[in-house]
Amino acid sequence: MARTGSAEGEGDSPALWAEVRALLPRAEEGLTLALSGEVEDCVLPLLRRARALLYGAAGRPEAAAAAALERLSDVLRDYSWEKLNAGPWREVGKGWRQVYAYGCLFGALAEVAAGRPLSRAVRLCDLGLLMGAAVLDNVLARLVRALQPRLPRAAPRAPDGQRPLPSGRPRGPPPALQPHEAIPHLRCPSLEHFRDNYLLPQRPVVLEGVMDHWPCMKKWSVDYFCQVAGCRTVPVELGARYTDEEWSQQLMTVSDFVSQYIMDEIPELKEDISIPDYCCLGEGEEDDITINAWFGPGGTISPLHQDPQQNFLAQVFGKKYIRLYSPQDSENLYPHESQILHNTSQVDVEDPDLVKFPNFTKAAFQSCILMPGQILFIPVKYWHYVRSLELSFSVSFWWS
Ligand SMILES: O=C(O)CCC(=O)C(=O)O
Repeated sequence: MARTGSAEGEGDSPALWAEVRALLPRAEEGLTLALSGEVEDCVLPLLRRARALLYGAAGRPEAAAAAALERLSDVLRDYSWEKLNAGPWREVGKGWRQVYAYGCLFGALAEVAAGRPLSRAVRLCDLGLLMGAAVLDNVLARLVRALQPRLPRAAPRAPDGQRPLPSGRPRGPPPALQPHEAIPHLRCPSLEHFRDNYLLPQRPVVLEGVMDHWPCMKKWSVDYFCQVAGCRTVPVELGARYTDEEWSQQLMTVSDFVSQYIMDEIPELKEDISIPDYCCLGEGEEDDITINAWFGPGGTISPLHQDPQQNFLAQVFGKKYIRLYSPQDSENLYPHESQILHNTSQVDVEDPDLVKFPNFTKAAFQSCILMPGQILFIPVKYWHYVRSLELSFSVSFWWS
């Protein structure tokens, strides 16, 4: 009897198991379970048992072995999850993050071995990628790449009770741009011109024509994200700005985010962008460049803050109002006192409380409306405030 495809993706195929199994080392000893940090002694026997279940059968594990693997995955994930959430993130040991990644890997493999629909296996891979640390040459990224094409290309679900858009005081059109405050625009400058006039003196500039050939300029839209990545789990920031008390983060699928809030690990999208050539003027390797995606509805605000690297902020669709302040003005910008928010100003740039922050008026700024196809160069530690004027997608490249 022919099987019909499931709405959550077809997982019940020997060919799929063979493909997935080929991502793992051939022999059991090859899967060393080496961890880069201390974990409690009770963990290693659990990891070894899970490995033995995987390698116990010549082909796909039988139902009983798949069920046992699933139970071990649950235990490994639950136990390491406690450790991941026991204190500040920077103090979480890499070993525990790797245990979590193994738990997700074994769980995803158990799903495939059991022939279940693949959406849960993909979710487990995404959780491992987001919260775990890479194991086995980043096997979770390779596994999700193998599973994802077998999932149906989802359209955004009809919104079932739309969530409110970013809260906070509704803001109208952006302030009029005064010529003396405008960030200069330049069309495809040569590397030397960019280096001598903007990078070395650390002056912001909007670059035009540099990203016209990137495939994302033609391809990307909300529908496209739902098609290629609708089932992928991503961290979503909820709230108008991260300094608000009601701000929070939640993990959800791209489709749910789009259907609930609109109406940032996904390699298909990375293929549609290019690292700007100007990054070669830096001292770091290309692999050290951090690429972040910023996708959100109109009204989303990134409060005035600074980052420790050079930044190219490339606008793919939608418009953003952006204001920049020089690091020399830091004192007039009233950074938060807490260590964690020390890179963020306390001032609401478009509605400053001048009684509390009187020196804010002394800080000179430059601004622009960043349009699709434009790239803004934000020098190291330059303070930047960003407000999306409409549904918007940008990609930033942090480089040194
Ligand atoms: O586009 C945004 O909302 C924020 C961008 C940003 O802060 C950055 O690229 O560092």
